[in-house]
Amino acid sequence: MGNLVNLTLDDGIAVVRVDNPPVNALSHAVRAGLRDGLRAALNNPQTSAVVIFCAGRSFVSGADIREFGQRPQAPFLPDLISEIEAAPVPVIAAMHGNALGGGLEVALGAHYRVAVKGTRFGLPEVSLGLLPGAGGTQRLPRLIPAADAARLITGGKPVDTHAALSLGLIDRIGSSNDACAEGVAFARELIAAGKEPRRAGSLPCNRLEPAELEAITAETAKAARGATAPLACLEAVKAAMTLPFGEGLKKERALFQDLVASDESKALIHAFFAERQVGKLPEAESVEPRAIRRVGVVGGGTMGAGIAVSALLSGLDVTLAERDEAAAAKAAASVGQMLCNAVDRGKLAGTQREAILAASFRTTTCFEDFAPADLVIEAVFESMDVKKDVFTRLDQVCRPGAILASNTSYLDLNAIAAMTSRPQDVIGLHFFSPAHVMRLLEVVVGAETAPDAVASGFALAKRLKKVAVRAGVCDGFIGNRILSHYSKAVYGMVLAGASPYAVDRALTGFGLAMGPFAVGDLAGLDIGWANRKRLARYRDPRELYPEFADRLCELGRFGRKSGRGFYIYEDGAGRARPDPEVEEIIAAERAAKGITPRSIGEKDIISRYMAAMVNEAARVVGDGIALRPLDVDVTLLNGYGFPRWRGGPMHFADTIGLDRILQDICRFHEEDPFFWQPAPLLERLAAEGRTFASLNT
Ligand code: 3H9
Repeated sequence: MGNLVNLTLDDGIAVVRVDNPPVNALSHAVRAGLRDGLRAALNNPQTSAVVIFCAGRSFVSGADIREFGQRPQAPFLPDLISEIEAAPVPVIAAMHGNALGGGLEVALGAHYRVAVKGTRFGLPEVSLGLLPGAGGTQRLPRLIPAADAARLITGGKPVDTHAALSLGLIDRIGSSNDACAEGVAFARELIAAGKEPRRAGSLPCNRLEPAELEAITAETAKAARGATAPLACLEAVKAAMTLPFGEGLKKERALFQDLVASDESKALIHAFFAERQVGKLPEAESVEPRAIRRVGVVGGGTMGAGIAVSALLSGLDVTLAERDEAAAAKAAASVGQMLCNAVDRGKLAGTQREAILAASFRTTTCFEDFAPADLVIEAVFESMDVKKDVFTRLDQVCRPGAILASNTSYLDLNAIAAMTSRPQDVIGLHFFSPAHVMRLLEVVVGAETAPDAVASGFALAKRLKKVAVRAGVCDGFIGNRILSHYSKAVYGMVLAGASPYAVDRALTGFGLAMGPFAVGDLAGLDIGWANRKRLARYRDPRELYPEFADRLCELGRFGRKSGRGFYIYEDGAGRARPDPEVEEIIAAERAAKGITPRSIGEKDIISRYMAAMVNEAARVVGDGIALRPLDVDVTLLNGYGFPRWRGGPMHFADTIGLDRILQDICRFHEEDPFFWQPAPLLERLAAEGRTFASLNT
């Protein structure tokens, strides 16, 4: 049984306990231990029921993802689960924490299921580019309504204990927090009542009505954005409805094998581990983060209010400062409204909203009210003078040891820190809008930022349920610096002949949530315009400078907020319609510059876009702005809508080959030698036949 699984027998009830911290993943040793434990229990004539439960903070959270890609070793999970299901005495899964993926499949193979309050149940395989490959797609729709089963499997979202009970996924919710005791008590009742094993595989499969199937197929295809696993999940669920159980299992297995070997699942598994590795920082390892309970926010615009809401939703105390009473009242109204929306979305109870507004949130016009704050985040207008003024004043009023953070997206954090007598306490916390929704937080580390201030930024991100990425100081840090570069490539393509709408189409086809022109309209074209004006004096005369976006801004077309940008937004639903006048403005610029437009196909658009992104990302890593390539991937995945199933730009570049990216850059260099200069790191890795991943460890 090894040391990860043990077996005890007490009064006819065998208890098989898995103990494989931190998440009780089903590694080879655990599978072997479970099989041996089960066999030993069943070989004992005194055993009249078996309870499977886990030590630690959770039931089994899935197959051991680290084993994917290695040579599979028996016992295989589907066989183990079939053996559990075939047991001649009742088998009870007793769950707490998370019962996910292969873990939930083990429970579905058991004959009865009990869980303590707070347990979450899910089949998240799809988010790793997989499907539940150990019978989950065949057993679940036999136990719960088919539409719910299909949505759980294609969407990958977990459900809570009450939902699981009402769906019929579990038989009961325990009255205590002790999963093992609940399992044993349930087993005793079952034995006393003479209950037999109840095998999901022997039940008829619930069916989807044709209209339900059509609706779920459409939803799934839309949400997939080009990924294949979600539709493969649906295929497996359909097999459950059309094939006998044994045949359905074979079909599920075949689909799983294809997916596990796919680039898509490798990319998604890379994203999963990258998001966990990104928080591992050598500098922060041996320090304790500073305690953060009271937060100050300077500025109550969209960003400041979003930051305040994010902090409030995480149980922090927030004081928000604005210029004057009217602005403070407006900010308080936005915070109140955002919290209302959180209530509507089920994130917060109405009573909690009232309690937060009464006890944990206040506005002020007076910086002195920041005196007790542990952290103050500035989210004012993006101007160095304004920021410098704010930091000078914060330095005067904040207590020693308080962290002073700037939400700047581009500006020099060291220059901001230099306005204070405590640059070691100054840090960048670059949130993305809307700050209470977007997962990314760039933690910008200045030349003098103290390691425990960095650790505090990461601890705060965790508390706010965000993914933090460490960034060094440069114009735009990791994300916006890369964005500025590939935006230039995109504008260049349009000047050369592509229409903005063709570019957006090609890139959404590649899997981006939105095309770059639609994103520009959403963010507001005036933001990029202000930034271009800020940088105009540094612009190299050799740089080709497309002007059409400036023309649109001069005409007051700032995007969605003004009803017109690259697109026209005239109906209430905010649907975007291409604008022929935009094409005319672009054509006029081409004519004035003597450019004969040429056709740029979809593949070429994607190659140029990715080459520019990867090239600048390689510079960002080479310059030490990002610690590792994986930090870039996590940034682009969580803040810039890069398709997760492609793993991030660095992983994507590794997948297609760095030499190919380099060849593309050299080819484009012929057309525009100033813009297309290969990054030294990219050249070096390609010459050495290495990957970006080789720099991740
Ligand atoms: C599957 O089951 C396939 C089957 O259908 C068919 C097979 C034939 N494996 O996230 P955390 C590590 S596919 C290996 O920080 P939390 C993780 O990397 C699987 N390692 O904790 C981290 O390591 P480190 C379906 C895993 O409390 C440590 O555990 N299941 C696995 O915030 C702590 O993780 C899933 O997709 C794993 N399965 O969240 C569930 N899971 O400390 C994936 C975690 O070295 N897991 N690790 O950085 C999760 O969603 C979260 O980890 C969980 C806990 C919610 C469980």
